[in-house]
Amino acid sequence: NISHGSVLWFTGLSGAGKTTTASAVLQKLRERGRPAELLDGDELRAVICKGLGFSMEDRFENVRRIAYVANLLSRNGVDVLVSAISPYRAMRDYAREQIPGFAEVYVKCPLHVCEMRDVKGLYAKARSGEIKNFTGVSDPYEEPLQPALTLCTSSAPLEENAQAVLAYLDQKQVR
Ligand code: GGZ
Repeated sequence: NISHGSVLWFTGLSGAGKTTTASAVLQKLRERGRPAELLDGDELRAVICKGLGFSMEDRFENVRRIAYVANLLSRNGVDVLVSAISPYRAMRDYAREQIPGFAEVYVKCPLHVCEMRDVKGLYAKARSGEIKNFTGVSDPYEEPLQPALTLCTSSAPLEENAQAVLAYLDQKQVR
């Protein structure tokens, strides 16, 4: 008789701060003694999503696999944080339908700020054409219409955003 975990689905541009924010939340949940896991798109692309590219079909397949694992974990009482661009509304709607306890978290950051950060140098490569189909540059990003939570990473500090996620979880269910 295990209660379901939550699945917080962090969506946003590359470099917006999805993984950074989700990692901070993960740490806080674990400090509270909650079983929690982070499923990071970029990381899973080296393992269970190996071989997938960035066409719409491959991105969808990526999201499908992540949603599957998120379900396995959450139904065993684990809180799951997903960090994946998941640029199309349809794929996030799919995840919402598949996953009980799903909540969309929009990690919002203006493109020019992500591009200025360019942590991995991918935006520069996207602009030069070395990388094709790059989200925000040469591929679409469909903003969430009604996210459960919006975090602005260019204006609010990490700690504040992480706290906002925890506060959301607390009001969502009694722990
Ligand atoms: C977007 C790309 C691309 C293209 C490589 N478009 O910010 P990152 O670097 O560390 O994480 C991004 C990651 C995107 O993987 P996701 O699994 O999150 O994407 S999706 O949900 O759309 O399937 C980025 C890097 O891979 N990357 N090429 N063309 N991001």
